[in-house]
Amino acid sequence: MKKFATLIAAAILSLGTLSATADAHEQKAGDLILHHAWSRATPNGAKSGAAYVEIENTGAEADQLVGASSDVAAMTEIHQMSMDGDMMTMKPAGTIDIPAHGKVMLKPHGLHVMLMGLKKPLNEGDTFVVTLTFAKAGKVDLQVVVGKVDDMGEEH
Ligand SMILES: [Cu+2]
Repeated sequence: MKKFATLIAAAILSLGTLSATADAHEQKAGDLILHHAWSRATPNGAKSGAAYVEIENTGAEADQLVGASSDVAAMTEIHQMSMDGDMMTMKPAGTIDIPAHGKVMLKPHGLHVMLMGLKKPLNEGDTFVVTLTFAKAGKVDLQVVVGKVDDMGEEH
């Protein structure tokens, strides 16, 4: 019983941490550590958004990010943004390798979780869940924190 109460207290504490200092937040899944999952507030009427996270593999074996899903959007995909001449384009990124003892960044102008057909606007300070699926580590429910419309993530 005492143990249970301690667990609850720890859960409440970690919730408090999530809302107060999102930057320090990280989630573990097997050998993976997911740092600072974040998104940007969507301007009025925007039907799509994106989510970003840093994926660290502390293990000796490579893993792969194979998919993403979220209840906030009609369709969720991992995209890669790139320059095509002087046009910014993006397309589905396919399977993303997470090297052993390596890191993969999902960030503005690069890889991102694309949220298409948002069911409601993303407002600064909100949190929502994006589920990432890895070949080895399995499914991870990321708690994504919504930042400002023009947040580039660089101060984090
Ligand atoms: Cu995209």
